[in-house]
Amino acid sequence: MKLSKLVLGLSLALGFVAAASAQTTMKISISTAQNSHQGIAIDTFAKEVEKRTGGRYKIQTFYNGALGGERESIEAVQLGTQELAFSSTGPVPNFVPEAKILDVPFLFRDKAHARAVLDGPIGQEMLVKFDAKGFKALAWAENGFRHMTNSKRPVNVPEDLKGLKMRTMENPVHIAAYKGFGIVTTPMAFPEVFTALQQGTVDGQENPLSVIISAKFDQVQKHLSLTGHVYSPAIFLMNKAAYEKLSAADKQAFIDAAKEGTKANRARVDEDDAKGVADLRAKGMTVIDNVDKAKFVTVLAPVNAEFEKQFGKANIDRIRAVK
Ligand code: EAX
Repeated sequence: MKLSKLVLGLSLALGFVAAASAQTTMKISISTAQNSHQGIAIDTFAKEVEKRTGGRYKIQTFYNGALGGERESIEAVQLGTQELAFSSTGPVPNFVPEAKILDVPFLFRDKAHARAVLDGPIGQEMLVKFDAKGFKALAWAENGFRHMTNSKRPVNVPEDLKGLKMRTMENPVHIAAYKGFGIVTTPMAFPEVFTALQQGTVDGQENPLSVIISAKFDQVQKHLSLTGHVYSPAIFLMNKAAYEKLSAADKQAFIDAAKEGTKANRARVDEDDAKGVADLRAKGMTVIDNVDKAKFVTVLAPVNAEFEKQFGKANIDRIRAVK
């Protein structure tokens, strides 16, 4: 009797020790600062994963491209040297070409439209496309509507963009479109951009207000034009094999945690969009907040016709039709 109690007690204790030590640590990274719309996304994700798995999974967070730029981090996730990454879709088409369509300029009317598309059937179908490439795409999130900055001149009309040397993301759709504006495109990983702007290697760049503010581009750029020329989605990516190792309940926990991350991320983008212009003006930027968007759309018509051919007009129309 006593002995069996002892054995039971011992095995319970051992079981407890085993459970307590069975903590798996995973890494997630972003290219922007912790104090940003992306920082809040991964901080929330990390907290929610720990909470929802009873602390069995711990997520280590890395900011400012500490583990590399977005392309490198996506590569690392594909290889499995890093379990998770949160990235804009900038470099994503190099891994999952189907995602290109989301980077088409002037495709989304506003954030509500973009979010409805990503959260609806089109976005959810797209998430599944990542499976075949070694990823589990946990959830869409947001980088935001991109705007132009430069150190040379105010951009009021598309002609003002002609000949400006601008850093672009390593994204084939963006590069084709910006060439259509007459921009001299220089693709570059995000961690190099501040220095490139500072040293004048490029005249300008384009990014959402959330990124311009958190990266302090106001220190190296004078002019901002609210062109909103393209919406930039973001995504929570996980290594497929690491995801498949999770129990069914833990898989759901990771997906739900990513969704919580997205909520916090979108709320922060809204906040940055609401106060960003005043903030950047106060920091000395000249901001043109009333560009005639129709003119920019018109200049890009030939490029957009090319995109319609490439991605299928019906597919583009399907996105445009979402209410
Ligand atoms: O994801 O590379 C870029 O311009 C991105 O917008 C930035 O890294 C945030």
